[in-house]
Amino acid sequence: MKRKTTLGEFIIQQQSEYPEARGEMSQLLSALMVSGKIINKQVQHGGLTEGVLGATEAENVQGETQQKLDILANNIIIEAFEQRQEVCGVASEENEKVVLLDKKYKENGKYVLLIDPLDGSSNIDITVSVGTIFSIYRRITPEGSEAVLPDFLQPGRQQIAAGYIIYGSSTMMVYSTGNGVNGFTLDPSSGVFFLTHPNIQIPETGPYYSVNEGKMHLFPENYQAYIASCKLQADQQGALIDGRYTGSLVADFHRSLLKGGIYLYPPSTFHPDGKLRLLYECNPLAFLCEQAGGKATNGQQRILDLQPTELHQRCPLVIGSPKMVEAFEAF
Ligand code: AHM
Ligand code: MG
Repeated sequence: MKRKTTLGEFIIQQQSEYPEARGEMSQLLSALMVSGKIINKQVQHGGLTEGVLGATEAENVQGETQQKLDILANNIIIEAFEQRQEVCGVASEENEKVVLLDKKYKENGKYVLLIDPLDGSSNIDITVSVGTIFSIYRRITPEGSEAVLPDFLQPGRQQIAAGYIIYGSSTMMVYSTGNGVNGFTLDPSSGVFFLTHPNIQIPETGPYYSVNEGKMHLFPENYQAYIASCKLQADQQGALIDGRYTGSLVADFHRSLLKGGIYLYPPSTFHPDGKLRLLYECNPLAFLCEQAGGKATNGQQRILDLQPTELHQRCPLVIGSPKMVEAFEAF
C-alpha cells in the first residue's frame, strides 16, 4: 500500500506549483507545524507534567483568566517564529500589544502572524479538545521598517494562509493557502503529520447546529427565532438536526467542516459584539470555511469583508454549511 503524503512533502509540492512563493510559505507552515507538535505534547501530558494545568493569576487584555497552557502555547509559537526571518510581528489573543520579533530579522519579515494560541481554554483541564488558530497576512508597510498596527488590521479576505491545529482524540492540522483546504493527522508514533483529508469540502447542509443555548435569552430575537427553527429542521437524510456544543470553537467548527452544520456565537446583552475575536478566531475560520465552500457572516456582512479597527475586536459569528448560513440570513 502506498504511504500517505506527509505535510512536509505536501508543502514542497505546493511550493513547486507556486514558484512565486519562493519557499517562504514553507518556512511559515513548518514553524506552525513544529509549534503544533510541541503544544500537542504539553496538551497530551496534561496533569502528568507539574505546573501545566490550571489557571494563572493573570488575566489577558480582555479581562479573561489566562490558563497556564494559554501562556505556554503562546510562548512556544512566538519562539518558533523568532528563529525564522519571514514574520516581522505577531499579534496574539494573549498579548495586549503586537510582539515585534528579533531586531536582526525585522527588516526581512514580509509577513505578520495572528494567533489564538490555545482556543477553548475552559476545556484544557477536563481533556476536551482545544486548538491553535493561526492567520497570516503579507504586511502592507514596506519591508525594512518596524511592523505597525495597520499591518495587522487588514480585512480577512487579504489572508494568504489560515488554519488550525486541533488537539483532540487525534491531532490534526487543517489549513488553506487560498487554494482549497487540506487536513493532516499527526501519527503519534512517528511524530509526522500525514495528509488524511485532501481537498475538504463542507457539506451544503448538515445534521448539527452549535450554539450556547444557555445564553439564548440574551440573544437578539432573530437569533432566537432561527435557533428555535433549527429544532424543526431536517438534514439531507430527512432526520431532525441535533444540537452539539463543546465550548471549543475549533472543535465545533471542525465538526461542521467535516460533517456539515452551523456554528453561532451571537451578540448578546452580555457581549454586544459577541465573544469571539475577529482577528484571531472569526477571520481565519471564515477563510477556511469559504475555501471549503461554506459561508461566514457577522449577521449583517461577510466576515472576510469587515475592516478591523482594533487588535482585540470582538465580532458575532455565524459560520458553516452554505445552505444553513443562508437559512439563518433569511431571519
Ligand atoms: P477562548 O479563546 O478564551 O478560549 O474563548 C473562545 C471560546 C470558543 O472556543 C468557544 O466557542 C467559546 O469561547 C465558548 O464561550 P461560551 O462559554 O460563552 O459559550
Ligand atoms: Mg479563542
